[in-house]
Amino acid sequence: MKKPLTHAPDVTLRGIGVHRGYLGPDAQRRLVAELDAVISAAPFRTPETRFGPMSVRMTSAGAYGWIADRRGYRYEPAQPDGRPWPPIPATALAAWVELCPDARAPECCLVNCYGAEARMGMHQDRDEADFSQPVLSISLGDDALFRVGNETRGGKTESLWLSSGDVLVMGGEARRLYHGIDRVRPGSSTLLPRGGRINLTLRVVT
Ligand code: MD6
Ligand code: FE
Repeated sequence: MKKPLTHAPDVTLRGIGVHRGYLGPDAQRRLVAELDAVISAAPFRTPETRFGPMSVRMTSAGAYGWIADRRGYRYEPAQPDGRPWPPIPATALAAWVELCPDARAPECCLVNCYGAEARMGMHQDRDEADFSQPVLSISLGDDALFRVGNETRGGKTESLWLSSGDVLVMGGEARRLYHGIDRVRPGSSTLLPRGGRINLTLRVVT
């Protein structure tokens, strides 16, 4: 007998699995508490790129953290001040194990913090060595308009609003799609004490 697909996505958008409300209110609050520990050990920083500062603030957890500076983008085994990255939050790891059962263990949890004016330009996640491994993304706090394009820059795009507790899996054919966040809807969630939106992306780096 065929195994029931207990964790089939609610929607797929160009191959991206969308799990609406995968984290319920209690799990979201637990993850926010776990993130407090991450942020104490590895404070948010504003990445500086060749093109100027990014509008999101970032930090990481796991064996590697993703760094953006004037030299470019890369994964680093320590923070810029030399401290190690804190452990990946248990609630995020549990989502990975359940939704990406065939994948290797995640080596980085990138944490992006969006204020009212923050956005994320269209990009590919391509600093990882093994594109056969998925990226899993968790949304917390305010709603955000997620845009997905194609494997090359440009062309037609489709958008979808992401809410707190939603989880995306970008794997297989969808792994190299361009994507970004056009805007957040300030005040649409009361989950985060300071408002705004936090996105976690779990990745295999090596
Ligand atoms: C965000 N997400 O939701 C940005 N990347 O704030 C991403 O850049 C992303 O959602 C890879 C896979 C899934 C994602
Ligand atoms: Fe991305």
